[in-house]
Amino acid sequence: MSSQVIVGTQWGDEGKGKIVDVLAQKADMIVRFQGGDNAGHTVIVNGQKHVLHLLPSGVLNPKATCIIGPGVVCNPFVLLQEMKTLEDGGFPCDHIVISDRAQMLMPYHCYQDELEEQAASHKIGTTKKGIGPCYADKYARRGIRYHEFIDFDNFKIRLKECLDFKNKLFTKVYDGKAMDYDQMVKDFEAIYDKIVPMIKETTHIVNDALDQDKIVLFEGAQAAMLDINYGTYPYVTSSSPTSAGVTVGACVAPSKIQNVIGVVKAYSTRVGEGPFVTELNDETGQWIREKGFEYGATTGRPRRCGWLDLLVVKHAAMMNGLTDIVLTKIDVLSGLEKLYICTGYEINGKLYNYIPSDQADVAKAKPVYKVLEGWQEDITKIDSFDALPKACQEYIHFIEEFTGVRISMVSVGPDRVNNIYIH
Ligand code: 2SA
Ligand code: GDP
Ligand code: MG
Repeated sequence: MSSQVIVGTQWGDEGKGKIVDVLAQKADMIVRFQGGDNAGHTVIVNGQKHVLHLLPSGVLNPKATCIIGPGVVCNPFVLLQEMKTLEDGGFPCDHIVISDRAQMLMPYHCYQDELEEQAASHKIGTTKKGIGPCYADKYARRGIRYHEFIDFDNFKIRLKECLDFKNKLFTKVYDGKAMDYDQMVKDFEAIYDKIVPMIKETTHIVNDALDQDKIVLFEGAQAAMLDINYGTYPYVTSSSPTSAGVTVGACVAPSKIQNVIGVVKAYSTRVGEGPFVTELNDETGQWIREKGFEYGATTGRPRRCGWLDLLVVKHAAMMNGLTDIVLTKIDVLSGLEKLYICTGYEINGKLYNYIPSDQADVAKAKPVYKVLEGWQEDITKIDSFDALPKACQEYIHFIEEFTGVRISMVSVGPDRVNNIYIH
């Protein structure tokens, strides 16, 4: 049995897509277990860029089965569009499976997300992809699952009852417009033949693969600080992007999870609202944004940038049970004179070595920094730890010591080949 979970440890966009693509070259199966097309996972191969939203980032390995798991909220229109883009580029997509238990993210979820963000006094800064409304319907037990799509007559009845309910919400609560049922039926009819053959019972497919010692990767989207329970609530997404999320979102028992790889970006970024203790609202923040190309892979929004916050990473290490860290984008830091790493929060005169649950407290936190020397060299072509500048080695060692988790790989550029393997 070889199961590897890959998760984000900060606020997303750590480079999970790149790491999954690298590991997927040797994998038999890649499984998404939460989230939806709010994810933006960038994979660069031979200079060609692919941004994946719903498809697992291992999709470029045509030999690996790619599963959109039960815990995913899957917009079928976005999925087909994404597959078409890949197929037009010469990448086959006949190895994709949708769990029959996955929630079908409907056009009305996207509209609801938009209306709710517009109306909210405290905006979350969602991607407006309908993620929150779809999960809310799931837990209210009125969501439509993919197995319900197979019998189209039955699906039309379900669609009618759901849309009637939503249209009341849109017109009576939000002052929005009603959506047209007949048009929606036509839109779904048009994708039926493409979607239905991909729908399968996946819990056995995944567990059989594990029992047969196949290499199975579980690809997290978003990250620990966006976790619905343990992230910076309410400024979070609506799923569990953690190793615990794998058990519920892919039907894998905790005892079957072996390696949990946390992807850590060498600095912090965040998109959307919410406190961000190490945020740099200055020239350095702008410099990091431009050098690291920190713009939303789904929405194009500029990402907020700041120093590395190791309280955040330590929190992620604990909640995920990280066995390894893959450190990414350290090449972006080349050229800075001093580097700051947050090792604690000071709130109302009290020192915290963990993250308080109330975001009102986090908003008041002052970062306690360890200051390290920077390095000036371009490190993107370096392929061994010993060849890295000493200051860079010290930065890496500091992270390893503070978190207590070994760093097994360092990514020094966006391409599949820009990696340093350590252990
Ligand atoms: P949602 O849409 O309900 O999940 O939004 C809730 C919060 O979760 C954040 N979120 C993300 N943060 C970072 N990256 C994400 N994916 C895209 C990317 C984002 C983009 O790869 O760049 O393109 O803007 C992602 N998805 C959700 C979101 O910002 C809210 O704070
Ligand atoms: P994900 O959501 O965690 O998959 O990350 P994104 O794809 O949204 O954002 C990460 C960005 O950083 C993408 O543009 C990647 O191509 C890029 N990237 C990944 N690893 C590295 C790295 O080590 N160095 C640099 N410079 N860019 C990287
Ligand atoms: Mg992303």
